[in-house]
Amino acid sequence: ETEGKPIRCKAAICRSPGEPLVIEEVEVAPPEAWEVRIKIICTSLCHSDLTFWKLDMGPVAAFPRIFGHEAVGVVESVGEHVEELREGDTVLPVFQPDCGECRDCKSQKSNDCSKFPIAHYIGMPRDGTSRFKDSNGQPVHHFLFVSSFTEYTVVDVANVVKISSDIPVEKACLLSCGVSTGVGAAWKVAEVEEGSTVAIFGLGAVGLAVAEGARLRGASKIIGVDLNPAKFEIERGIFATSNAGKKFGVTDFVNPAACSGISVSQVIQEMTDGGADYCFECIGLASLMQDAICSSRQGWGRTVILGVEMHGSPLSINPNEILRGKTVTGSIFGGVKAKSDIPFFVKKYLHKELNLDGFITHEIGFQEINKAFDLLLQGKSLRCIIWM
Ligand code: CXF
Ligand code: ZN
Repeated sequence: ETEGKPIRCKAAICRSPGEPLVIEEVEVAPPEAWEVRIKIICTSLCHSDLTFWKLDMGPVAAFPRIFGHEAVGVVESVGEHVEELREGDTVLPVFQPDCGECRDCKSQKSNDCSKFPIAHYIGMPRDGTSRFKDSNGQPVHHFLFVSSFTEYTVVDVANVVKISSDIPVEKACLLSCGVSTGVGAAWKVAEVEEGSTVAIFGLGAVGLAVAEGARLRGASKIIGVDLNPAKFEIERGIFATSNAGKKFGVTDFVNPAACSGISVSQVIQEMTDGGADYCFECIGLASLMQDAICSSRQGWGRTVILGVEMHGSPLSINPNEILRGKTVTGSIFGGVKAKSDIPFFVKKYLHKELNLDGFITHEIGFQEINKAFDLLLQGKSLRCIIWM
């Protein structure tokens, strides 16, 4: 019986930016009101972990820190007022809260919870404090309201979704961030229709998940754009990995490095008879967002921005293209409202409609967690499952 008591367990702590994680013993406090303590079963590395792991903010940096925000686990105990979950439930922690109470969460137009804004990303959403202490009794910061690189974590009830235990845990894990983001962007934000043309800039897990969402929605042409030819091999199912065997629905590839003397957008315009109906930017570069907008069809082309631009570069758009009907939109977490949409994606998987298997390119043990960083940094993996 651990309920109500602190738990001592192993966590992968990052002590300063860009440094390898170190497995240390931590103390995880019991959940407070509206909180849930979760035993992590497996977790995976999302590119946002890398982005914030590398980010050196000097003296204001949030280190030491426990990264990880894509995971699956089992509820160990719940705090006061938590009624929707109980011990033993299979759950996904999610960085984007779904509080169900604020104007955004109540509206079908938004998933950008205004009750728990991004400001408190280094602690718990309600009070900003930490539930982790290292072996010297010093607090360790959280990451994105989740912190999954630990055997136990504490998450707000707004950041956790109960799922069916029928789905294999490592498949469910993918739906905790990256794959839900991509599928959601195609399914919910763009609302891709049957027979439409799609261009995806960046074929990481998010980009390939956009392809999967577009395939599910019946798109007829799905063009993948990437500089790394190995990404095309993933799609062909011959990536040198465990089970990257299934296709995601990409029908055509464009490698910008191989487009001599002609721009990517010109190539896409030619391939789609005037521009793609839907374009998705999945990298986070303003210049690529512009390429995406240029590749979308005059009159109705819609561009969805998923990438997080970290350089603060402005976006320049020709107002006359907007005037003539092009639209540009964005979405955090693919517009996914966690509590309702994730169980829907789980059902799609269980009905054998949604392909999740191909995203898992590697599986390792918790002790080898730094290997997952190397693989993703080198562009060698999509998702590496880290078993606790
Ligand atoms: C990101 C999205 C924007 C803020 C930080 C986290 N998503 C997760 O991978
Ligand atoms: Zn993520």
